Amino acid sequence: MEAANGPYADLRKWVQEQLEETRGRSRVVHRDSISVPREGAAQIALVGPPNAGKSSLLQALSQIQIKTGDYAFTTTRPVPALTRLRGVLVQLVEIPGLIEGAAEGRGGGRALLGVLRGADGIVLCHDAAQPESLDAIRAELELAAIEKPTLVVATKTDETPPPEGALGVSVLDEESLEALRDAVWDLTGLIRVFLRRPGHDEAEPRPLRPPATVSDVARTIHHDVEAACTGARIWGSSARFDGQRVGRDHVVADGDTIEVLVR
Ligand SMILES: Nc1nc2c(ncn2[C@@H]2O[C@H](COP(=O)(O)OP(=O)(O)O)[C@@H](O)[C@H]2O)c(=O)[nH]1
Ligand SMILES: [Mg+2]
Repeated sequence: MEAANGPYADLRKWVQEQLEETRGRSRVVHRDSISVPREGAAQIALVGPPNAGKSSLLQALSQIQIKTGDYAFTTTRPVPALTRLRGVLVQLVEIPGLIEGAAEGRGGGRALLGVLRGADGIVLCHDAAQPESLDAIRAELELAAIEKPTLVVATKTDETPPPEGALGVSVLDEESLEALRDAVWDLTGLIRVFLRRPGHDEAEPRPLRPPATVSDVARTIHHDVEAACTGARIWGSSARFDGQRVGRDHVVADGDTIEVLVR
């Protein structure tokens, strides 16, 4: 009360404003960075320095509208987007510029690293002309002991050819985007099975994380179906012959067609 009129009123008011702003800021960092709600069958993080072309790739792969631009701050928080790969919904998450010192928590980096820890795979993006721009990020990931299936992508290959060891991509080259989709699918580590239901085969594949059994397949239908499952008939590479009768614990393979049997 006294502060409102005292000799240091302006100063106190300024301090108060600073405190509130700081609190507001840390709340934002906390809320936006700590976790990205998982959607889809897998979560793949796009990581790289500012202007590496992450937003452009997210947009090209998912058909969502994102503002892109030559600004380091175009993206200040993780941006999730769903994309369909081989008929399966996969979540891509653009991670904004991880800066040096992230492992020590600088710049909200620790929270961002937490997002990476929850991801199934990482796409490291760099401008094809600047492969060394990934060095600092690789060092941060190593320091934070984040080891995930990783794909290195060299972007803007319409301007510069990709260096060895990186998958070259240009948003102007649909063929390169197709190759990227394939590589990102491989990164998920998922397999797909198809269900044969009485009277028809399901068109939509069901994603599973291997090793997966007939029981796991039954669970993708309903937990009651899993409980009642006695086995399956299988067509595909895990079957010795078409329509082989197998038990609940039979391990299924990518591309199998499965008719779940219940008692
Ligand atoms: N020539 C070319 N420019 C690209 C390509 N991908 C992105 N860019 C440009 O690179 C700049 C940075 O892209 P952006 O996606 O915002 O990078 P981010 O900061 O990593 O999200 C933008 O001006 C984009 O238009 C590409 O494949 N070819
Ligand atoms: Mg961006």
